[in-house]
Amino acid sequence: MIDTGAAPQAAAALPGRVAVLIVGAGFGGLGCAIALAADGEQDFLCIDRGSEVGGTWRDNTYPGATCDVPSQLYSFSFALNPGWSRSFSSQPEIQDYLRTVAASSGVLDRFRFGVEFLGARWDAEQALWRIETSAGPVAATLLVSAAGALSEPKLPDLPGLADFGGAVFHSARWDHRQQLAGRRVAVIGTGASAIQIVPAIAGQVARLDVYQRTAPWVLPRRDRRYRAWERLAMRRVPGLQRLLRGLVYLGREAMVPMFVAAPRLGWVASRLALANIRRAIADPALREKVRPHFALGCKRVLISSDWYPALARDHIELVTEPISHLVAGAVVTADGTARPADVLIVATGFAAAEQPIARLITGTGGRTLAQVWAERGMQGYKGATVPGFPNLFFLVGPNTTLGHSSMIYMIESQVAYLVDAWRRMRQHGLAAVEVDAAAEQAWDCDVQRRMRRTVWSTGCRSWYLDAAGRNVALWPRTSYAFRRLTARFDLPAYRATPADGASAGG
Ligand code: N01
Repeated sequence: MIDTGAAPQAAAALPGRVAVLIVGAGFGGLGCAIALAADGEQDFLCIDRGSEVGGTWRDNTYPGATCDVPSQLYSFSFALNPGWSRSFSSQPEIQDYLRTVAASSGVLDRFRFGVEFLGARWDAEQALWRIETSAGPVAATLLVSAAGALSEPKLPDLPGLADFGGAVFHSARWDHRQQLAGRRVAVIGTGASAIQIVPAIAGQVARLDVYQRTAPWVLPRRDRRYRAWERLAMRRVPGLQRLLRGLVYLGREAMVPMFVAAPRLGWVASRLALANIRRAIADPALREKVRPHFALGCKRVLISSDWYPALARDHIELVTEPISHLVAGAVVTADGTARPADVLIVATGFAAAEQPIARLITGTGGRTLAQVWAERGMQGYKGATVPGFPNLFFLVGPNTTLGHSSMIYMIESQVAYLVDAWRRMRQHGLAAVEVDAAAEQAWDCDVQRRMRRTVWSTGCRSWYLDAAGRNVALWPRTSYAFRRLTARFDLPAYRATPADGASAGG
């Protein structure tokens, strides 16, 4: 069976009651804890089922794991890192960065690791969330989901998987006990994870079959090592790194029209991507197999300079025939060919269009958030709040992911919004805030109206879309527009309940 790598649960003493409970200790949870503390709120707790901070950067330890957003943008704004060794940072370096930020933040004493979030139910009478965890119950006034959108591996439903017999694991739950040297390996998927894994393991394995369902667009990766003097300058010259970061940020924002307004602008990038293929692959049949057949940008644009060269190697085969089933020690495709494999690496992505934590949260009507979203689609006001779920805030909630820039910028916007909400609740003596259903609906209508013109709606299948074809993942404007819209908590869009219990309009 597939090893999903669930972390062992450890008993940890939890306080029975906190002001704010944060679920998840990745960039979101850590950033939220630090911002709350900076704002004077010390009564919070962050739980995580893993063993340390890091979230997706702790979990994705596959060979070759590297950020596809430039290093200069991939840090908290309050903790720039002049020490990045390359222009695109590797997973170990980002994980080290997060550990360092966490260690120096002074908030780690309120983190509990090895503690799984099992569920939360809104107690209207007491105006608090009653939360169940693997280490016991906690009550909290505010519940923050920082569980991330790309945290639950999505596993393919492959007939015969139980009969396969060899090692099987998901890219985000890499089984480091498995030796790949000299073995026959199969990789399913050709998304952002697979295109990093394949070149990284190509030199070790005896044979590698890569099962592709859809050929992705892949641009060259302009990565380089920073020279010692550059790192020194970033460390020593006041404002230099912030200036560089600003320039990289503006360059990324300039790409937004290509995604949201004029997909035809992707023509230039698609020429670059096709040249990337021609440079690395001589075989016309393989060139044809890797040629994408959808508008560039519709799925996430990938960057790699070693993906195509890897596919051109003799011991690697790109299989485009669909997988039919598995048998003991082999993957069988629809044409009846059985390709032997000792190890099966499943790089099939995440349940991003679902937010699995929604199944565990029960709101005012006694219904879970997953039930509510199953009817209306996954949506939330400013990607943060949902009617019927008072005092619940999402980080990386619906329609807050970016296709062009750094998620940390979006996370910091959402953190500022919820910290302001908490500040205003205390100032006004409010026990609860619940977003108005009409405000939330108007927000979602605007997001979905804008979505119609985007490249993401040009007909491809992607993890951005839910089963009904609605884009529930991406933000269809600039990240700066999102920052402006979330700069202040807008109490008039909420139904507020004063601490004395009487319900009041915002
Ligand atoms: O997952 P994906 P991922 N049978 O969903 C294929 C972030 N990320 O883990 O395209 C056969 O993109 C599927 O095929 P198709 C980043 O945001 C960031 O690679 O659906 N194949 C596809 O090829 C990224 O977008 C970094 O037809 C099946 C692949 O599996 C997101 O994570 C690095 C299948 C899944 O691709 C997800 O990336 C890595 C099936 N049943 C990831 N089901 C950075 O660098 C799926 N596929 C920061």
